[in-house]
Amino acid sequence: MIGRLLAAAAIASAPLATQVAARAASNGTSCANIAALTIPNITIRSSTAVAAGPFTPPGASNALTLPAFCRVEATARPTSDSDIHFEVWIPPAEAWNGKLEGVGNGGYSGAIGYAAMAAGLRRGYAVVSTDTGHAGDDMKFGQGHPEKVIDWAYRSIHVMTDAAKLVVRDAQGRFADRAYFVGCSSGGHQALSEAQRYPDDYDGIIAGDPANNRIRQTFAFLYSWAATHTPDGKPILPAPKLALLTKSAIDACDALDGLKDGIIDDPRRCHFDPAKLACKGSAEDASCLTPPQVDAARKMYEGVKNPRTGEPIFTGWPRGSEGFGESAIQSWRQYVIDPMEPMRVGFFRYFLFHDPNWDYRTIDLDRDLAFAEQKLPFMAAVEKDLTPFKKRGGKLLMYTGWADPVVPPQDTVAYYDAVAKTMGGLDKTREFYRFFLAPGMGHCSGGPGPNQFDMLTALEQWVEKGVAPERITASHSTNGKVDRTRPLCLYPQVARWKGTGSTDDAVNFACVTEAPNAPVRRTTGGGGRE
Ligand SMILES: [Ca+2]
Repeated sequence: MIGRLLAAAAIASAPLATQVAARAASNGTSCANIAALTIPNITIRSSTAVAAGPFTPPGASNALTLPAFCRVEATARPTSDSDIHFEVWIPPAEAWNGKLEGVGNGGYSGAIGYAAMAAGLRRGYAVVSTDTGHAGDDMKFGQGHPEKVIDWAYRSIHVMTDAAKLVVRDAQGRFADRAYFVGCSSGGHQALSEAQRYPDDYDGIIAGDPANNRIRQTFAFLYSWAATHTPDGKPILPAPKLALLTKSAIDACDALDGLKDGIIDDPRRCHFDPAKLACKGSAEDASCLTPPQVDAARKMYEGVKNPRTGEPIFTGWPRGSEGFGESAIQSWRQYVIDPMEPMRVGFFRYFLFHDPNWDYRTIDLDRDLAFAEQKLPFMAAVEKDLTPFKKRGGKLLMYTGWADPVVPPQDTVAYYDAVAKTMGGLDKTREFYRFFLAPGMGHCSGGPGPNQFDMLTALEQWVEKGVAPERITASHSTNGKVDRTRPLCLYPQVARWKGTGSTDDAVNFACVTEAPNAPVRRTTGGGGRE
């Protein structure tokens, strides 16, 4: 308290910039001298002051426009086979918000997330990102390098976080007040892994569209590829048929949520059967599906089961995710249809069987899954007991798109439900872990539903002010112009139109509790939140 009073007095009596600069000069290390910092197993390769303006990251073709920062490039070697590159970007003391943000990766990407770092830096954060210990998206890096697989799976994020805290302390003369982690897709996986494995690393964590059930998801990619390709590897469902499926599913299920708005609010309510599109007679055209196409679509919706026990191995993909946009990532194309062989087949070849010639047609979904879960349990982040994270006061926000064609949202829902059961129910879980589903949103972004929102501000409010988010406003834009806003509701609540006002304005929606298969209840008049 005394410190705070003194600081207030000092700010009142001196211009802010002078005051902060004086503190920085007395306590922090100049950017160039940070390279002299010695941390076990860490090599600081360079520390360079970067002036405000355009900055082109390594490997990028376009420059980012950034405020001034100190760029620290470093390598971590927690094992003799490790080669984890990471960067810490630190704002000057007068621009620093006093916090550290770790940012996540995508796919198996061995690349530092410069764009995400830039976003954090612009908000005043010191930011850190890693290449996860290898370069490039190819999974060959794991062949003969089990420690590198561990670095990718969970270790690199922890190591970069530990080191970044010390680097920031050195630069600013004090530790960051808070540390947050923000990631989507693999970054969402990393986010949950941090909460599960290293609860002390972060005060607040955002997990978007988390690919945390990694082993089973990888088996599902393989199964789904086989289900959607002919024996000689040709795709059964071409892109126009994917778009046809989405359009037909929306036509069939849009109104089930009580509002015809082009969005399937909850695909679990939707039981659209692709057989409805079966071609009449033998002639195939753009408006119908052949019997193999019907069969392939059904298998995509149904998911993969253990052939011996019939137990589900992994959920299918939701209706509405088939092909809702022009790009491959806005459809089943990128991860299932377009690849020449099953996506992430390298998992089996290089991480699991150590056989680069392994033939995916020899998969045994029963025996091989058991083997994978025994050999590589660290590849997944599915621990349901988050007591250590809750106890240390951590806050976790999770979101996902109900039309995600990459990570099926049903699996994310199942994980949250399982955590809630383990942690003593929904109320006790919500004290530290809140989940928001975005109807009609694709993988981390895009889609017909509102898909842009500021989760980090919500997390800051929760961690720093104790204000837990109840609803988060999301927007949808066309050609850069917002044309719809909606609340994302605290799971398991859903957004329902109040009955008056524009259905494109979030204020006209209430978040209500509804069982997924119960009849839709429309709220009327004001309020109505439950
Ligand atoms: Ca609807």
